[in-house]
Amino acid sequence: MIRLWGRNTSSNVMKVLHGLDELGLPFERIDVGGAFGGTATPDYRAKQPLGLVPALEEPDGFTLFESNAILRYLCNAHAPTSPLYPTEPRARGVVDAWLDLQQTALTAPHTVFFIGLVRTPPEKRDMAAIAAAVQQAAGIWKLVDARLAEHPWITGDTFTIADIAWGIHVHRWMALDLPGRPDLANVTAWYHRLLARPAFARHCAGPLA
Ligand SMILES: N[C@@H](CCC(=O)N[C@@H](CS)C(=O)NCC(=O)O)C(=O)O
Repeated sequence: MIRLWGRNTSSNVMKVLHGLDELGLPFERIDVGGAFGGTATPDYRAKQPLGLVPALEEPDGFTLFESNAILRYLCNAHAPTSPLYPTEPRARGVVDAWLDLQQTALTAPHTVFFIGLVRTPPEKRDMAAIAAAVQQAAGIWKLVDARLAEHPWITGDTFTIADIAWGIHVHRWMALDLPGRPDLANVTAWYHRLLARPAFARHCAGPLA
């Protein structure tokens, strides 16, 4: 059975949980990372060289790290005809672009306000840095909002792994009390479409911790 290494409070682990569930793939998950530790051992570093979560392990010993690479791999290896990762080169290229944009543009500001508001005691919070991060993220969410004015999912009429990669982040964007967050009607409607998907609701929409 596929084995997923990583605590289920990690956004990058949640993405992979969402993907495994959407694809209907059986798996087991092992708690490592955060308070669970276990990521500094040579055995774990062989799976994830930076000691981060998640890491994926196949029954034959093949391992893979980087959450978005894992999402692509799961489709390629286990569901090659799934609409979650279209095979037509341009459609696939657009999905890849939005997967990369999530990692390169959204992760940094989201990490600042999530760690600041959820994992830092109030007296130690840097509210100026949090407000700046919200504004930086708002610029990215406005781009997403404009796309979602044209079609229901990030890359078009079909739900794909791009929606999975952005989905956990929209939950945090909507669920936290963020200073200066703009109201973005299309992003809000897309968030509600995600919430209607049982796999998203199961893995990505719980209390923030
Ligand atoms: N780009 C990596 C980032 C992985 C990452 O930063 N994971 C965080 C949790 S979201 C982590 O491992 N934090 C340390 C820990 O949990 O011990 C990916 O997408 O997999």
